[in-house]
Amino acid sequence: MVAVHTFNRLSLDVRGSFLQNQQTKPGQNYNKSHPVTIAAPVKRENMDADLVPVEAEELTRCPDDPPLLVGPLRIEFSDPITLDFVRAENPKLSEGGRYKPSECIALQKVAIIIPFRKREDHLRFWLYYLHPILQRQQLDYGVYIINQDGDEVFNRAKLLNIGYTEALKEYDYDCFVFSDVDLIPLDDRNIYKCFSQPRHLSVSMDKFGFRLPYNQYFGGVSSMSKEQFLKINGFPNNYWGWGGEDDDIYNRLSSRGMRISRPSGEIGKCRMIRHQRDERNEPNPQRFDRIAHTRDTMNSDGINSLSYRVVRVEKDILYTKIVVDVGKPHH
Ligand code: UDH
Ligand code: NGS
Repeated sequence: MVAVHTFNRLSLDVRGSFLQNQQTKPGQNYNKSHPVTIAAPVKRENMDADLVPVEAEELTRCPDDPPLLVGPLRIEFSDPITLDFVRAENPKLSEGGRYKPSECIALQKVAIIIPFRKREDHLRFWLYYLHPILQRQQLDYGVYIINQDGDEVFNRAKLLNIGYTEALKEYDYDCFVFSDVDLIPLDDRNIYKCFSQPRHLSVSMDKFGFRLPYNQYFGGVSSMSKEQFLKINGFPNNYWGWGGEDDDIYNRLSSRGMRISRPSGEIGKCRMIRHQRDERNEPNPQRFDRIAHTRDTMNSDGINSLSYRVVRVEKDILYTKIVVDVGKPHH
């Protein structure tokens, strides 16, 4: 069915810019059973510019199984790549590492959050491999690199909380994927989106012999809807240094009655870029004590107690980098 709407000039402008990335290509109506009708402005000759009737164009929701996926991927880290090369390979991105499919309406609006400091070489590989995958997955997505400023002890989970907060200031994201910068999926059917339960995506890592190191493991790459994230008060802010923060997140989820959703071991295969331990990210001696008390601390330590300072925001076509002062541990 074709609906006809009339817009005045102002709403036409707004509508026109919204539609820029959403034109359906002829013959690409993926989901006939749930069509979403969007009015597309069509300028007619001899029309009063203030009152332009427009006709609707049908744009349908993207399918649950994106048709462009290829399955297993070849992933290598031997040849270095440049950011300019990655930029040239991804002409459909817009400022800030944003993309949405033009052929259908994405099922989810996904913010990809990457905790980061001094891993430029890993980031280049991540951007090179992930952008094409995320586009084939037909996601409406944005890439946020949350870069801890200075040389204090690293705080991965706090950076993830900051990423959640900052991404939501930009766009009405409904799903958050939290990914280490050194993990690349080996199969594009591992969709970087949210599910009815919190999702663990990096279930089959090469460094663990393509299996889980333990059943409750929730590190590497995970996804959560806004509702799931808020139900656990986000992530802990006080795990300084390496280890335990992912176990704390697991404890939060299970204490709120949620279960972990996972892809199969085959589809969940991924490769980690080998590296040495970073400076200022030594194992945190307090981690065992902290994960023993998640239930006591999670209501007061989380997204409701987050404080930080944005130092600088860098917009690249490949990503939004937010440099943040996360403070330092209280002794
Ligand atoms: N990260 C940084 N910079 C840092 C520390 C961590 O960007 O200085 C980020 C990055 O996204 C990384 C994630 O935090 O992927 C997790 O940190 P990690 O890679 O250090 O953790 P992982 O468990 O490695 O992967 C721990 C050190 C292993 C040393 C092995 C020596 N053979
Ligand atoms: C556990 C850590 C997790 C970590 C996992 C895998 O022991 O934070 O190992 O680490 N938990 C604690 O230390 C309490 S890895 O092999 O990737 O370095 O994610």
